[in-house]
Amino acid sequence: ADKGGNKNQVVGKIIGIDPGAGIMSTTETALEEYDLNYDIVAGSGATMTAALGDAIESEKWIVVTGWAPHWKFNKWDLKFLDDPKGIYGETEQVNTIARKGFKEDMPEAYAFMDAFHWDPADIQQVMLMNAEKGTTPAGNAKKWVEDNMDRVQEWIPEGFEMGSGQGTVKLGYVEWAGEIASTNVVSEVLKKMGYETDLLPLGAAAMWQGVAEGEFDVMTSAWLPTTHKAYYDKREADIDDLGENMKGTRIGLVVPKYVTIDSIEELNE
Ligand code: PBE
Repeated sequence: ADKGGNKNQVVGKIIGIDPGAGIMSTTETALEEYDLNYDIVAGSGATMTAALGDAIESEKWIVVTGWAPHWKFNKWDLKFLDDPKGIYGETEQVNTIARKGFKEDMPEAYAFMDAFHWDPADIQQVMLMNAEKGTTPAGNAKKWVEDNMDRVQEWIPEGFEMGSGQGTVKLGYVEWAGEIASTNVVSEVLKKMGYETDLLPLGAAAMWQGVAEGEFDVMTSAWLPTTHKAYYDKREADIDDLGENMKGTRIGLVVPKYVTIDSIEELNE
């Protein structure tokens, strides 16, 4: 049977990301709830933005699993499709989660991670730098940290002497644009504090498992209360939730503005 609607030209595909991402299971639910005859194509954050770029180059219709903040909204004219059933939830927040025992083992590093907090506008700056060819996330984070030392100083425990930190902080993350940005920024701050850092790129399930089982120290990538609800509920007893590091995130289905539908409900027309 033909997939997708006759009006649209997206040929029955929604371009997804890595299978463990919360937005992938939410999109499965959306297909059921809106009775959409679509396949979800798994990939990664990078394959999703590459497909989006290719489609836009030839003004083809495309539907992707998307979220904000993200540099794609600066690079292209995009819109979220309306979600009248509220499957993708309201705006969310991102929490910092540590392994149990990190607080006792590295109290100052923990205090910094607990204080770390920024805004969508900040992370957007770093993501935009990362979207520039020829730069590296670590180099961009270092630059952002050096340009924002007054902000950074607010996250450092009082009386802590910069450079005096000892030991290695292991940071788990998934290679989503915002998480690449936040993980590299906290890594650069930790280095300024004197620590070494180890960045572990993982799948979403392995990230939640890893922090719960103490395989790494801390992560900045918990999208709550909706996107990572299943992971959070499963691991809640075995983690240390340091609370929000950023407010105002959103997930959903995203299309270029020239796509002439506005709602998920119209995808089958
Ligand atoms: N995201 C970005 C993730 C959380 C951060 C929306 C792709 C997810 O869906 O799990």
